[in-house]
Amino acid sequence: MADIRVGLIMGSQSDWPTMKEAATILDELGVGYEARIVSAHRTPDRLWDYGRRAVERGLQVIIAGAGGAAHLPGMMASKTRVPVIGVPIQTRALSGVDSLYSIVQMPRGFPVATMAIGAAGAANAGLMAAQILALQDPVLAGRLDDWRAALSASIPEVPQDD
Ligand code: RP5
Repeated sequence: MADIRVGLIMGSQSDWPTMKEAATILDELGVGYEARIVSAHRTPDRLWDYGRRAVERGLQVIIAGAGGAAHLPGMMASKTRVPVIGVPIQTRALSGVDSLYSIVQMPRGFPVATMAIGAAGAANAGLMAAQILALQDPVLAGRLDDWRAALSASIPEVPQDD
C-alpha cells in the first residue's frame, strides 16, 4: 500500500461520482491518497482539523472538490500551506459556473489551482497532483511519461466513420 500523499476531499457524498475521476487517475499512477467528505458549511470543525493537521500528517497535495457556494478549496488553502487543487463540481442550477467562480476568485495570498468544471477537471486534478509529486519522485515521473505516451498513442490520426 502506497503512502498517503494526496488528500482527496469533497463537500458532499454527491460530489464523489465526479471526484472518483481523480481517484482513478491516482490509482492508475500508484499514488497513495485518502478520500474524505469535508464540508466547509456542514462540517467546519472537520475542515479546520483537516487543514491544521495536513502538514504533520505528510499530505503533499490536497485536491478539493465542491459545488455551488464552493468554499471548501479556498478555506482549506487558508488553513494549510499544502498546495490545494480546486475542482468546481457541475451543478444543476448554474451548470458549475457558480462553483468555478467561487473557487477561482481567491484573494491575493491564498492560491487555489483551479481546474475545469466537472469530470475533466477532476481527472486533471489527479494528473496535476501526480505531476507535482513527480518533481521529487523519478519512479512516478516515469509512470506519468508512460501514461501520457499511451494517451497520445490512443488518438487516431485519421477520423473514422462510426
Ligand atoms: C456543496 O454543495 C457540495 O460540494 C456539493 O457539490 C453541493 C451540494 O451538496 P448536496 O446537497 O448534494 O449534499 O457543499
